[in-house]
This record gives sequence, C-alpha cells and structure tokens, in this order.
Amino acid sequence: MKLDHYWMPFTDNRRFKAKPRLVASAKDMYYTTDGGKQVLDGLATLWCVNAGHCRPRIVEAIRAQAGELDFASSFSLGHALPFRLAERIAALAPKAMSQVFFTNSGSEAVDTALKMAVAYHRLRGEGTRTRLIGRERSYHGVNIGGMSVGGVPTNRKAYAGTLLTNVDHMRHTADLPRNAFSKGQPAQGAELADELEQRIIPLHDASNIAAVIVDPVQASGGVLIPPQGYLQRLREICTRHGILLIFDEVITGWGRLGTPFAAQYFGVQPDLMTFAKGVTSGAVPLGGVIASDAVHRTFMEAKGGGIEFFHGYTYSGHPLGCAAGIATLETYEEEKLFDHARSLGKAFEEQIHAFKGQPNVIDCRNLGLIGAIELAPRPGAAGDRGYEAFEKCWDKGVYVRPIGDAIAFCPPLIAEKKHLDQMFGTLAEVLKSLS
Ligand code: PXG
Ligand code: PLP
Repeated sequence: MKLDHYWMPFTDNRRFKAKPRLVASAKDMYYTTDGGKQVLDGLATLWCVNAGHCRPRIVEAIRAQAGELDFASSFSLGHALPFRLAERIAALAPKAMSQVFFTNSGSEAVDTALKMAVAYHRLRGEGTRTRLIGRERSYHGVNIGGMSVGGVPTNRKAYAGTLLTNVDHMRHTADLPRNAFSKGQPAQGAELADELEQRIIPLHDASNIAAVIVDPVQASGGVLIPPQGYLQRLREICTRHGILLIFDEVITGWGRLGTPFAAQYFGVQPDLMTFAKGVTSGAVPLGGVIASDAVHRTFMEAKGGGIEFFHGYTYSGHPLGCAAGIATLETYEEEKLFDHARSLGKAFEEQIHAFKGQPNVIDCRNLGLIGAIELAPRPGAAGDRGYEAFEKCWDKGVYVRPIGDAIAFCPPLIAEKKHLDQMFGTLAEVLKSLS
C-alpha cells in the first residue's frame, strides 16, 4: 500500500511513514494491527471509545440506519433521530440544561458554543459582550475560535496572525512544586481562579466579556486535574459578572469521571457544555452543545420571529451519528458503564500512584478514569523520553499517549482490573529499560 497521498493530521508524517503503525480491526479493549498483533487501547484511542470497540448494539444501529435513511437535512426539515437523541442527552445532563444543538466534532461544538454565547448577550441588549476568555494549556479544537481560546502553544504558533484578537487567557493550573503526586484533585490552587476577577475582568471590563471556557479536566493539555474549589470559584465569579461559563466536556463527558458529565462530578453548573467523542464511542463523528434552559429561552423569546440562531452544519443531526449516539447511550445504561468507571477509579488511582519513586517519575495524577505519569525531561530534549516510552509500550502491545513527557491514560470504561494490570505493568517494564 502506498502511504504517499494521505496527509495525516497532527502527525509527524515523515517519521510515521518511515515506520508506520497501522491497525486493521478492533474489538472491545484491543486493536489488531496489520501484522496481526493485539494492542491494548489504553487511551480509548483519542479519549473517545468509552464503550469499547465495535460493540454489537452500536454496530447494528449504524448498519440498520445506513439502509433506512442515509441522510436528511435538519435545516427546516426534520427526522426523528436527533430529537430522540437530544431527549436522551437532556436526561443525562445537569438540571435545567435540556437543549441540545448538534455538530460533527468537538471543534465545531466549541465554535458553536462561542457563537451562541456572543449571540445570547446581543439578544439581551448586551452586544458589547464579545470578548472570550480561555486558559493556558486548554485544548478546544482546531477551528479558529477554539484555537484562539485554546492555550496549547504549538497549536497556535503558526497561526498567530489569524487568531481572534478579542480573547484573553487565564493561567493554567499545573503546579508540581505544590501538588505533585496528588491523588484526585490537588489541594492547592483554588485561588488561581481569582485571576479572572482580579486581573482579567478589571482589564477588559465585564461589560465586554461574553464567556469563559475551560475544559474541567485539561486532557490533551497534559492531564491537569483542577484544584479543589477552583471550578466552583470560576462559577461564582462568572455569575457575579454576568459572564457565561462554558465547560468543554468533549473528553470529560460520557462517564469519564463516573458521572455523565464533569459538571455533575464537580457539582458545578455551567451555562453551556460542549460534547463529542464518547457520545458515539467514536464510531461515527458527532458532537454538540448543551445549552441551559435560560440561554435557550433567550433565543426562543427573541422579538420578531424568524431563525433564532444563524448557525448550523450540513450534517448537524446526521442520521448515522444520531443512530450511533442513541445505541451508545443505551450501551452505557444497559451495562452501567458510568458506575463501573466510578468503581474502577480506585484501582486505577492505586496503580498510577504505585509509580511514585520509579525511575524518572516526577508526578502521578488521576481523576476518574483519566490520569498521567509524568517523566522528567531529558536535558535539552523535552518530550523525547515520553515519546520513547510510547513507542516501547506500543511494541509491547499497549497504546498510550505521550503529551510531552507525560504518559496519559484514558482506557475505555469497559476496562477491567486485568487490563489495568497489563497497561501499567507494560509501562513499568518500559521505564526500567528507559535511559
Ligand atoms: N475540546 C476538547 C476538550 C478536546 O479534547 C476538542 C475540543 C476538539 O474535538 P475534535 O472532535 O474536533 O477533535 C477536543 C479533542 C490529543 C488530541 O492528541 C485530543 C483531541 C483531539 C485530537 C488530539 O490529545 N481532543
Ligand atoms: N463550503 C461550501 C462551498 C458549502 O456549500 C458549504 C455548505 O453548504 C460549506 C462550505 C460548509 O459545509 P458544512 O455545512 O458541511 O460545514
């Protein structure tokens, strides 16, 4: 097979094509590679395959839907599936968050939520509220809006002149000197939220700020667990100043923390939430925004009639995505996978923290079924040690993800103790052989 024509996303194409890693099929917790080797999926692939791979109910729903109604628009025309899926999602969402807008990805979900926030304020007669506040190290996808509020430097650098200018960023919450080896939420750092009220709001004025967006647990930014009380404080500040709070739940949603969404885990109510990935367990691209009833009401009660929100994607509410979504949520419910994730969280925590004291390990962190083990960078070669650990784990049949020198774990929620043993056992072996 020629590898020449596919320009791979977020990939060192030259390095990959010199030594490709190709998978051919997948089932439950494992990939089978082109060469027939079994590889444990320790990252739910890209933090999305929460129900495991090729689950029968989901596969069957996609097959059946493809033969029944391949596509119908949701632009002033309709079909049953997005209504049914939205009802199921609303039942899982926090109270008074019952309105679902569909997109095809997390990036589209983020840009949709940002536009919703700006349009909401305008409808309420506060059209000066256009500034968007993100956070360092947050990942909010790759579209212009999400990239602008995002805080991953490598994703921004080449496009500096193209970023939205009406944006500011809070600082990130990583703090190894105070919080290394925290089990669950770090004790120190709630006061980092005060920067919003002490620096950012005074600088720009609340009357110019539309929304604050954060990923409740920063995943691809390096698995940063929010300090105790931090998100609560952000909520209080946003409420005091009439600013919408957006939780980007693209990774934290769908049981990752043992609850449907992180909002429920932390007991913090956002105004808008984005989702994607686990809504279909990765099987068909689908994302969306869940809006609070109050935000939605503002659109529906707008004077003058007509289209309330001038926004939508050709494939918003696509039948295949929605059919996969319904079957996925049924699988989560039937197999009580969110409860399972919660109960497996303890063993996951113990196994991660057993790495304390191992060679080069400078931090272990975890929440629910997401975690990371951070290695010391090699002098002058940050990221090399992490990448080598990733490659060696792959060679030994375990897929995990290096983020710089942090090794991230995010197994499907169907994982069992034996899979954790394999995943962490393999990394332990690899670390012994790593200089
Ligand atoms: N928000 C968050 C919090 C995400 O994690 C997106 C938005 C964008 O979703 P889409 O579906 O447009 O990719 C994400 C996606 C990585 C990695 O390497 C993580 C993501 C995407 C690609 C790579 O960690 N997260
Ligand atoms: N570009 C062109 C020329 C289009 O006609 C459309 C949609 O009609 C788009 C882009 C947007 O595509 P999508 O709705 O799939 O995001």
